Amino acid sequence: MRAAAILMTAVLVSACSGDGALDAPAINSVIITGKQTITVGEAVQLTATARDVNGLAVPNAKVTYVSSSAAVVSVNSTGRIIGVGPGSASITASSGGFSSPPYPITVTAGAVAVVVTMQANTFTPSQLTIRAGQSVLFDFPADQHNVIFSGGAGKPADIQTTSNRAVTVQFPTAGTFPFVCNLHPGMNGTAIVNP
Ligand SMILES: [Cu+2]
Repeated sequence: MRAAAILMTAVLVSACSGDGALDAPAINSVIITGKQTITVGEAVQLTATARDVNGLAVPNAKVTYVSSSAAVVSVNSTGRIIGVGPGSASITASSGGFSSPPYPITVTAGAVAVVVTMQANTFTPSQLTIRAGQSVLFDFPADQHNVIFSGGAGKPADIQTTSNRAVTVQFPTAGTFPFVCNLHPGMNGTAIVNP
């Protein structure tokens, strides 16, 4: 009888511990800190801290991040944000079933004219219209991609296969410059650079 009770306790403890260690403390709150006003194309690392019921930080807590508007600010799996377009949005961090209060982010215009993301093997946006001299930021996710340009004289240097990086490309010359990721058939776009 006593052995059965001990066994039952062990089952309950392991059922509640999720993927952490058996003695992992329960998370009771999550807060975000970091820079809140950024420009389009600026990348900033936010930090989320998960605390237990005693207010102690829980080391190595698994945190997920969500942006309220991908058109304003993107966020990756580590909490690194990039300003995508002018406006206001918020980031929420969640861990152990708790979510942070929405963390407001304001994005203002900057040197980068357009930010291109690559979710689901698609350049977004795929049609860029900019002026000569402006820059485009390519935000590479955890999956690998590259950006290979065509269109002749004045095309920018290719971006070789990479991941988890933001790469800024300046377009010094007017023209039409198609680009592809040659790892993913159909993953393509066009930059129209006006004088
Ligand atoms: Cu690709």
